[in-house]
Amino acid sequence: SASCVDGGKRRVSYYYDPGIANVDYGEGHVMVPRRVAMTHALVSSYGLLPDMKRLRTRPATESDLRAFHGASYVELLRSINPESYRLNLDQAKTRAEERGVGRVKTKENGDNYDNPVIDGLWDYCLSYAGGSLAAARALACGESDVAINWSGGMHHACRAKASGFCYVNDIVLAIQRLLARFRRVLYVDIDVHHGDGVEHRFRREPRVMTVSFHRYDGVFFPTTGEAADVGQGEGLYHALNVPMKAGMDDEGYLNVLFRPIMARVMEVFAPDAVVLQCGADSLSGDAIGGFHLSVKGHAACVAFLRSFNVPLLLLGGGGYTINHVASCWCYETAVAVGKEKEIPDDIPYHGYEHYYKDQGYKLHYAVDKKNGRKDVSGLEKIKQDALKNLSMLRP
Ligand code: TV7
Ligand code: CA
Ligand code: ZN
Repeated sequence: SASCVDGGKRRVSYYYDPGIANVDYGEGHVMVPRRVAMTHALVSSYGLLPDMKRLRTRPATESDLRAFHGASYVELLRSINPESYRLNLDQAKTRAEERGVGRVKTKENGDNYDNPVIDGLWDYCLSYAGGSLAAARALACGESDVAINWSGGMHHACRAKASGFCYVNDIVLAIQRLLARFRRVLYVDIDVHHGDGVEHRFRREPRVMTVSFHRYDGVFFPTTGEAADVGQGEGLYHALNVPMKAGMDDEGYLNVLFRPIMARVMEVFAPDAVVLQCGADSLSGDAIGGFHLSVKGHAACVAFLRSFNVPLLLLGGGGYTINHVASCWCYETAVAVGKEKEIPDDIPYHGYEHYYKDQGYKLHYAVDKKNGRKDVSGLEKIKQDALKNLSMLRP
């Protein structure tokens, strides 16, 4: 629109629950919720907190979760703990494992420990879902232009099943809340994994468009999200998937795919609100992602969507090299408030500075250039597929 002013100020709300620092998926697990506490410490010592409104919020309630999740699944999450699971009280083991929680046996892969029964599981779920709901509320009532919850973004959780480290789907809950106020909601997912849980929930819903950029090669989790997956029924062509091979770098991701595709999406779908899942596992050097985006490249996605001046909800997601994650989400917080040019590259003292030794105590670390993708022609085909699917949506 004519009113888009990149450098302009926005009213930003920021949600943070310090309880996240004590959530532990277990020794050796790749998901480390403490990365959100590291992000917060960095945001705070860079002096960004006074530029935002801190959301005081209550945890989600059981009935909030029931707006998407099944009653017996919610009951399972509420009642299970490591002790009842271990002792198999009330067949706790079977009830949990049927719903993806605990040690789950898989045909092909042996045991899967992705979604362990952890201490404080219920409080953790209520906390991150409560954050995303509060953030959605701040946008819906017009109090904020941008709202942030780095603890949210758990895009794989299903109605009655945990998946991919996600127990409750805070994104679905937040979008449902936004739909009460806004006619059309756009969901964009830059986590390296396919945003399957969100896409599935809204696959028949024309008021929600879901767009996921992800690694896709037939085996990479969750193995869905091919270009031909476009939504169903009334929601046909309201799901858009941009599948890529490992090795994507800033140039290919941003200039060939993200910006041209999202410019067209904004034009043809014309959303009234945007939800951006900012999974940081698409960054270079991530422990499981295999992409090569820089922090500035990743944040350029945030800046691009912010420039359209539509209410914007920023959520976390994946991210498994935790110093990189904290750098990224801190820098994106600066982008949200319009101060990314002002924050120095030297990491301030904030209690976690020792994590940044290998990157010379700098916010922006060097990306792994030699493993970057070379064949831009392959990307042109991916872009053409996406634009063709978009051409089926009438503006
Ligand atoms: C949003 N990849 C979530 C991404 C979820 C990815 C997976 C792991 C993993 C889990 C561990 C662990 C790991 C080094 C990595 C199908 C299997 C294949 C095991 C033999 N280390 C998000 C989920 C994905 C758990 N899961 O999008 C405990 O990696 O690929 C799978 C599942 C079955 C089980 N087998 C692997 O980023 C937040 N898990 C170490 C300890
Ligand atoms: Ca994605
Ligand atoms: Zn991911």
